[in-house]
Amino acid sequence: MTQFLGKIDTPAGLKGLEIRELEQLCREIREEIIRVTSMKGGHVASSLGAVELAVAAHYCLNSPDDKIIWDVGHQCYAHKMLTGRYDRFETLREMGGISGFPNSSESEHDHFTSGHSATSISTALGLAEARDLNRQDHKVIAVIGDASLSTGLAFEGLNQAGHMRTSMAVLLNDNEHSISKPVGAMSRYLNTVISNPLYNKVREETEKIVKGIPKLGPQAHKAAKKFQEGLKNLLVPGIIFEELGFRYFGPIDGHDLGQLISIMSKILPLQEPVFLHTITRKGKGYKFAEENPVKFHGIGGYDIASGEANDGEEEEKKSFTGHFGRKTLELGEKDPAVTAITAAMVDGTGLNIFAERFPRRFYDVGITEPHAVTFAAGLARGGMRPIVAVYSTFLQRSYDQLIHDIALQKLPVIFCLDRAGIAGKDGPTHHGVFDIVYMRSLPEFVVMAPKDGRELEAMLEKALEWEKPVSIRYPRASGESIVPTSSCVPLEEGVSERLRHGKDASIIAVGSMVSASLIAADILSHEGKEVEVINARFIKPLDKRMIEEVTGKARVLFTIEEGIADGGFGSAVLEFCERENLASPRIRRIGMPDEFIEHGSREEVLRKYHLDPQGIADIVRSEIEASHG
Ligand SMILES: Cc1ncc(C[n+]2csc(CCOP(=O)(O)OP(=O)(O)O)c2C)c(N)n1
Repeated sequence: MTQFLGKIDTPAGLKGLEIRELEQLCREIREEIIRVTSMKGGHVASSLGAVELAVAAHYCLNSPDDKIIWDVGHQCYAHKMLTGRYDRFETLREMGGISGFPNSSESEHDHFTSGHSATSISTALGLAEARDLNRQDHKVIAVIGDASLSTGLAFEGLNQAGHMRTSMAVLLNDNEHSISKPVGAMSRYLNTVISNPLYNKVREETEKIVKGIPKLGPQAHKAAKKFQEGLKNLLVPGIIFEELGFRYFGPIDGHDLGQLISIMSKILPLQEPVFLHTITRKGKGYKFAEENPVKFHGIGGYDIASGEANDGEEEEKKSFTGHFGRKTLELGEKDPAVTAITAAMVDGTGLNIFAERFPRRFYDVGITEPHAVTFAAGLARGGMRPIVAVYSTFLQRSYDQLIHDIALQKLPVIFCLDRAGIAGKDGPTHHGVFDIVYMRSLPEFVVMAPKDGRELEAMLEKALEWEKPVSIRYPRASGESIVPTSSCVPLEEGVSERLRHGKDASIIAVGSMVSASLIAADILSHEGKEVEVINARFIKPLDKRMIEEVTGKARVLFTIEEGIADGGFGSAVLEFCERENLASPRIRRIGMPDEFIEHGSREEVLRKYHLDPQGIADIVRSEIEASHG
């Protein structure tokens, strides 16, 4: 039974509460986060760490008039509960339920739909500028984590905000963690700020100076100046932010509600960019998450009492990711030129074992996907063989780098796109449904998709033999095979693989859709319909001979891919038929529609879009029947 949580429908409900009541509210929010995420999974550690920040921000501001922009958005569970979604919080990340990230279509308090890192400062600045141009009067605040602050995009936002001196606030939620260990010079810098022996003195001084800031009015500027001078005298922590044009405050304890509220209520009204540095603990309030914030960063359900995750290690080993990690390690053993790069996803990509074995040839470059690509370009030009492991959705950021720094230079960099296809409960910001479209537009690239973990390993091995840019996409799924090794043919560039013969229709399936198509063909076979199934293997170059052969049979041809259909593999087949003047049969492209795909488990979403075996069988059956009719 909650004392406060159930009674707060809007942030206005916080205003009358005293500090100790707000502290009780924080405890209730934490309990609810733990209760619901233990069933539904989610971003536990980050959200637990940001509870007081959310309560203090909503206490000091008037949302939705004032705008809080949550960076990445994975820490926003408390915000959701405080903005009218407590009663639906149990549906977190369920298909049809509330999203695990801020979502503008879900609430007027979510001013920006997010999921990718480091968009908050630029967005907040844009909102603040729009406010000023429209002569409005409200506050805008970006809440950003220490790892996200290290990205180029965040720097670019700071750079412009400090230059324009627009009134806005950046609230740094410094928990000294990315998903794994934070990396980079910015992280080291923040660390020195916190560990500076003057920290306590500075904290006291901060409070003293902030107390001197009147609520609003002309005095504010003078007080802030005094503050700046005061701090400078103390070997200013956060001098970097001061030099960029922000008023830096802190570091302060991000779990001390009284202090947070006292400082925020004073500095948020300042008519210039302010930067409040708070120190928080990732996983705060749940022992297992505090002890192991990496595991509890994103977790798919767990036992509250023991902290045991529901997803077993065994499943991880069988996954495409597991195959990738082991094979990359093996390639690293054989070839000292092999280097591996990740942008802050050491465990998620399976590169942790490579990192342990070859620390000197492993690079976690932080949340810097565009940099990761160009850094790999440099390594490749210097004679190394970089393998860049990245989630499909995050590589979207690097399109120009792929064109200009890899393809144009013809550099032999291997891109391994994990989470390609439906990423599941994280939803539209995380589904990897665009990569077939954007990768196949790149000259010089070989673009592949394996049907299972074994084929992924073969593709990696071949990619290292070819001296050219390569990309390989695979889903967040089991890499177990339903095809016996004896029925597979060795991998050859630009050549597909026929896995099943059939006279009634043909399917050319891409990667993850091969198994589903084979099962669909089984279903149809029981109904007396025989369907040919071809594993495309290559999205680029296309297996032209195979397409000519299949289209020559003049029957229904299906292309099936786990990605946006328009502009994808099926489009490539159509374009080929048009270019070669092939008398094309009925070609049906099966894939995702031209819209953003909501959250839900991968299985549910695939079923919804007819990309599961039954759905494929249904489409193929009705086309075969129509073609006979
Ligand atoms: C562009 C991009 N790359 C990678 C990720 C995956 N990711 C989600 S949260 C996170 C770490 C964020 O760390 P920080 O900003 O410090 O927040 P914390 O989780 O520590 O609260 C990463 C790498 C992402 N969301 N966006």
